[in-house]
Amino acid sequence: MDPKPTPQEDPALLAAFEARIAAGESIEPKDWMPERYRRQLTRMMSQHAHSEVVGMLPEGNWITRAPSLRRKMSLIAKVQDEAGHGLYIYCGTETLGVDRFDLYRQLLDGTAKYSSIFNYPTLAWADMGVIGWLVDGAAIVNQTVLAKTSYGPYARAMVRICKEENFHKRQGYELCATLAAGTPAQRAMLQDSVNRFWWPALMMFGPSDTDSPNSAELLRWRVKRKTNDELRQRFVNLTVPQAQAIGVTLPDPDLRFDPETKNWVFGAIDWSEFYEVIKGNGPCNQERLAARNRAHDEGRWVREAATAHQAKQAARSTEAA
Ligand code: BYC
Repeated sequence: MDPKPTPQEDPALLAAFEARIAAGESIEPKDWMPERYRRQLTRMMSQHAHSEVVGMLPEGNWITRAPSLRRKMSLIAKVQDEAGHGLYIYCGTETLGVDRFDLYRQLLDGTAKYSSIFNYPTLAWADMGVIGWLVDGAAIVNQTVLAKTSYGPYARAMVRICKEENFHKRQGYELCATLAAGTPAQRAMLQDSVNRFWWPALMMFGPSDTDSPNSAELLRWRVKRKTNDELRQRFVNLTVPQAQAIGVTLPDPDLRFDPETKNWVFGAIDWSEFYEVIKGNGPCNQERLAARNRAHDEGRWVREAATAHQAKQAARSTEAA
């Protein structure tokens, strides 16, 4: 993402920084940090913020079609929460010395990444339950660990976000449990949705450890505390019993419990699909980017009004001084 070469760091400063990390200290915005650490965090946090914002689209798609007032209210609240998460994390990136509008421009022109999962369509109402259960469920597994990340502002944002994500997951699972106990058509709609979202949810954790170029450095600096595969396995172990409890099947003929490791062993992930999606060739990449660009264009008058208001206030306070 950042084409500039990384500068040579002062070895004494670098050693002191790494000692602080090893001692479990939190790195704060005004502390010295290697440029590479700053860039890695900017990359990860901006991708995360973009994911929250783009993540509003698949669910926003169903607000007008929610089947009851209660469901509509909780869906609206969830989508608003995602916008809030995006804003906390964009604020967090600014503590690293970047301008959020530069990051946002990268999202709009298609050069920034955001989570692969949001490039899949939401075809049925059951998808609202399954996204809450599986997608927010996967996000919680990843983000609970990120709440202990070495960069203070990101860790603190994660604590708050995880509380809200937990609520999202519960409302999603409750929706799934309701459909699972419903009519044959409702059960079939739920099963179809799980079949479509299961594998993309597993891909949210990123490539396998052997193919993850950023992991070694991020683990060394304790930005990541667990590997992609460790988190993916934890998610599967937590989710299989939840699926069993509501009588839903997971679309993996190789899924089996290994009594020795106490893990649910799962089948091979189609990594070619993952790489196609993150290259921009998923089912909804173009639609998502077009929707964000449209929203940005339609919001121009709001930005202009806010800027004019700010200028007026500044002129008033200069007059008063
Ligand atoms: N999708 O070296 P790796 C949410 C990229 S929002 C797209 O393993 P890393 C929610 C990766 O960026 C959930 N790209 O990377 C919102 C890298 O490319 P670059 C978002 C992916 O950083 C609304 C390349 O593949 N959560 O929960 O060590 C409603 C190689 O990967 C993906 C976060 O963003 C992917 N799935 O590990 C509901 C959490 N996976 O940048 C829910 C913060 C990998 O080198 N991020 N790539 O060009 C992370 O924890 C880590 O960045 C990742 C990837 C585990 C995602």
